[in-house]
Amino acid sequence: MSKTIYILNGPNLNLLGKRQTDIYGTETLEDIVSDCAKVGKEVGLSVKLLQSNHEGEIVEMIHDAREEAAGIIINPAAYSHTSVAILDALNTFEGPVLEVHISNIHKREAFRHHSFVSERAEGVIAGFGVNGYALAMRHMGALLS
Ligand code: CA2
Repeated sequence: MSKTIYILNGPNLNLLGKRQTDIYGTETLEDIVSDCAKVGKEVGLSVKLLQSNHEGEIVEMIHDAREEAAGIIINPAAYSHTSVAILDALNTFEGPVLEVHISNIHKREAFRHHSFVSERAEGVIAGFGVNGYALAMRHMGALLS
């Protein structure tokens, strides 16, 4: 059976493709699942994409990943810049963690330049649009091979 990668998404990312398309593009979370599943097929990984607008729910998704996932790709959205709870949860996960941001957070407001999650992530992708998720999947394949 193929290993599962959890692709976790934080607040407001359920609106992807529907609002602020100038910043975040026109692709939706459904498009991201199919892009990542396609790469997953090539590298022998399956994907489970989850999204929540609630910090505690994301912490619980990470706890579930401890039992079910070989790796985590996470876009914590605004919680990147505020959440020690998500960082602490990721520190309990034993596999690789890759952080994705659709926009280039370093080109935006100063408060977006720091991410608590980056301290735990093996790698960070920012500014590649939603392609960043598929790129992270490919790298996850390399890390777990
Ligand atoms: O660039 C990213 O992926 C971010 O993680 C997105 C977050 C933002 O707070 C981070 O600084 C950078 C915001 C996600 C909001 O997503 C929306 C998507 C469509 C419409 C409205 C919001």
